[in-house]
Amino acid sequence: MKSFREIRRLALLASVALPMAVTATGISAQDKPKGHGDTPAAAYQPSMTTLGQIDVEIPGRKPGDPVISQEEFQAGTKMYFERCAGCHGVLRKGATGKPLTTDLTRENGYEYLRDFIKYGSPGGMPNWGTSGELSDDQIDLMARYLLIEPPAPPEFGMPEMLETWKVLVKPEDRPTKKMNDIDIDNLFSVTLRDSGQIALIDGKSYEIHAIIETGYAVHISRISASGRYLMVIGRDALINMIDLWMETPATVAQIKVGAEARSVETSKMEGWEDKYAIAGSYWPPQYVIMDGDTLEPKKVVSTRGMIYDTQEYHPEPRVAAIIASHYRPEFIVNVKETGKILLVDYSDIKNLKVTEIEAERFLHDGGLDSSKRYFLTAANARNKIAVIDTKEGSLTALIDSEGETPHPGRGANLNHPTYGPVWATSHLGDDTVALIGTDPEGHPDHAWKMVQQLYALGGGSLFVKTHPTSNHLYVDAPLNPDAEITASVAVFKVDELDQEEPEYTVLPIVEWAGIAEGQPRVVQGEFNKEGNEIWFSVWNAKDLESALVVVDDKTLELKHVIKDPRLITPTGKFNVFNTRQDVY
Ligand code: DHE
Repeated sequence: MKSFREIRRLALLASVALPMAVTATGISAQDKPKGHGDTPAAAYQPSMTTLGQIDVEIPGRKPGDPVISQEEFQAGTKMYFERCAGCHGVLRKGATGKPLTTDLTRENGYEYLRDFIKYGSPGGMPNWGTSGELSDDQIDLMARYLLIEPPAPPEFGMPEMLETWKVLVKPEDRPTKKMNDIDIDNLFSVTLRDSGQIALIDGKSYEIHAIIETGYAVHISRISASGRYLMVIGRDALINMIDLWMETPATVAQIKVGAEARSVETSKMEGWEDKYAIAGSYWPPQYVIMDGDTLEPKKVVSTRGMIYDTQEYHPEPRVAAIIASHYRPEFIVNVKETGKILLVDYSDIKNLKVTEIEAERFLHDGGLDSSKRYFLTAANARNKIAVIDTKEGSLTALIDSEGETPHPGRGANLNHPTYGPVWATSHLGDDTVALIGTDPEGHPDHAWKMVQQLYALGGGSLFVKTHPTSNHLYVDAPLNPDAEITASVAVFKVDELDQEEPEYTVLPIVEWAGIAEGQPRVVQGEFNKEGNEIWFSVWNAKDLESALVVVDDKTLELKHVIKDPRLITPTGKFNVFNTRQDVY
């Protein structure tokens, strides 16, 4: 095993230099100008794959429009939604990338667009051509496609939702008590990304209780406050509501809430447990509040509107993370492009009250602090963490994470030997981990400040994790360009964080999994209920072996490897107790 210093040196090299991989065009990736799509952050942009499958027609032609067949237009739309819409927007009005509306593209012209797509730009546009990602023919098509008006994908309002809504087992036909001997609180819902399924795995015996069909490129699971209903959302915006009380847990209700979605949550305020569910979509830009027993859609609310600072209209602000408040009957909704955090009061949805908080643009993911009062969330393309006081309903702070592209997942809450309760996030763009003080009463001088920066394996980190009973902070790096780094996890000792340069231990997770084929990535640690073991996904290609590796949190030794041919592309894991109680 390499020493941590050696790994860190490799990681630093990997996060500043590009791998020497020679692409299909024979051009070394090192020929790419800096910042051209090779960075983990550039690779981690939304891909509107479901939207790419819709049928579109060429909008009314204008004089001077390039020649394009219906077939080419369809292929261009698919390519645009999958590769470009994440940054430039579905309607091409711009997001983290520049607008590509026809007034601009026509002014620049075909050759300019073609060369821009081929060679990229120092501003962050990937060099799709010289990297070998797109052929000359595909680039020619995309340059012509951008000169034509974009198609508008269909809306998805109440009538469309109702058409897809199915109650497979009515509430009155469901069990009135738990009908199985599963320890539900210690169950893990594991995303099987590319098979569009989840696996329900026992936290003690590691036995797979059920494999359940879900949406396309299934994304996350959340659990109702009582722990009975598991909500799973696919990227195609299909939600499955699974009843864990049934003899064999199964889907009891289903609904599609849009064309592209990433988030689902349920009401957790005392007195409102299991009453409502909410889901947010990327397309159309909206959220929907649903009945907590049946998923019946009750209220659809658009997020289109003004950007918080410039007060310019944005036509497609996507809904990113949603979290349920424990202090008020409210859902906290991150609206990405307008930079607003909405507090959606579900106590009276006929007279819906929404508090709109100005935060920062490009809000993505986040989680609660250990008191569950404050929501800390990343405005990732702005390198900021916004803090919301869920009790008062206001913005508490906006903190520079001093790293590139913070990506906390839900973050990790530690008790720091010097600074008391802190919340941690790692970064996609570099090896730093930011620790932010979260205790305004006990440690007022350190609250809402970045109190310490740690250095982990390298850029490309997505998730950090700990548990209230653990003395460890785990940091993954699944999107790092170096295979050795993506195969490992860094672990810091919490009680040693007061040292000048805290060192970390490297756990060789892929080696422990005994998988030699492919280039599996180690992603997202998740603790069991007791907090004495942490599970990592070894996420390999769809047709290769993947695994879950269970680590003993006390000894940092391998405890168990879960392998099964049904475990295809495991990514996120959600322990029922920790997810419903927001323990992380
Ligand atoms: Fe995720 C959470 C969006 C790619 C695994 N991801 C989230 C959330 C959002 C989001 C908005 C927060 C949900 C919430 O809390 O309500 N994810 C996106 C994207 O837009 C992006 C970048 C690209 C895309 O087109 O989807 C993307 N995500 C990925 C992956 O490639 C990952 C690593 C593997 C996979 O399964 O697809 C991935 N995302 C996850 C996981 C969480 C998540 C495991 C939940 C973490 C948690 O601890 O709660």
